[in-house]
Amino acid sequence: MTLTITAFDRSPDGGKGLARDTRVRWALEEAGLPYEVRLVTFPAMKQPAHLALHPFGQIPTLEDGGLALFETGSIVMQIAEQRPGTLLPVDAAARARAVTWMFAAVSTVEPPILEFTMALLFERDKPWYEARLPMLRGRVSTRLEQLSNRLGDADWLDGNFSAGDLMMIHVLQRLRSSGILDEFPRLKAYMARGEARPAFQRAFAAQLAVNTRPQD
Ligand code: GTB
Repeated sequence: MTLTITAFDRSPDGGKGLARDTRVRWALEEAGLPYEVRLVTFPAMKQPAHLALHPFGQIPTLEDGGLALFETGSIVMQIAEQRPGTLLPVDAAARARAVTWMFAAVSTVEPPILEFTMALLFERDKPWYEARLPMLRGRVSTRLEQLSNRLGDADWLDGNFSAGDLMMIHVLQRLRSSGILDEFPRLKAYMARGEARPAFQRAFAAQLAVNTRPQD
């Protein structure tokens, strides 16, 4: 059965890999599953055909036969389940801990990062920007410190590399241009380990090719 994902026809980041199809591509590469990509424009994402796949008019989605999924956490789980032992451990307790890290990535670490990076991008001209930024930066810093403390000198968050690390590393990548990661060398090294994985390299190259292709 062909797996098909959706991605931006052209990501606003020009191929930095920050759009969330990159984490899905990475999971597919880790699992060794071939996939196809349907590129969608911003207007097309808001049309009924795409809204039937994604109620919020976003990317990415995953179609697998009759199954259509949105939300990267759920999509990465679905991919992981097709190749037990690659992205999620076979041992039930270890699997549950890896899934916990997936949830931690999207529900505890990603929200303050989004608030902070969105302010950096879109609120610089607002009257509240100067007053609000230290608070947003502080919330991110708190999470990064906690994450760094838990990681310690380990390579990955819980034993072997898992979907929890994949989700966490992709969430952290959004902070790269802010400079805040310089204060957390263990997290920078953790990200570098993830990014050195051949599966990440293939996923990154695939999204880069889409986002740097000549204009039609
Ligand atoms: N919780 C959902 C998930 O994890 O799947 C969030 C999905 C989501 O936010 N999708 C974004 C989207 O479709 C793309 S990834 N946005 C269009 C819209 O809402 O109209 C977010 C993103 C977009 C662009 C950059 N960038 O250019 O740097 C980075 C991240």
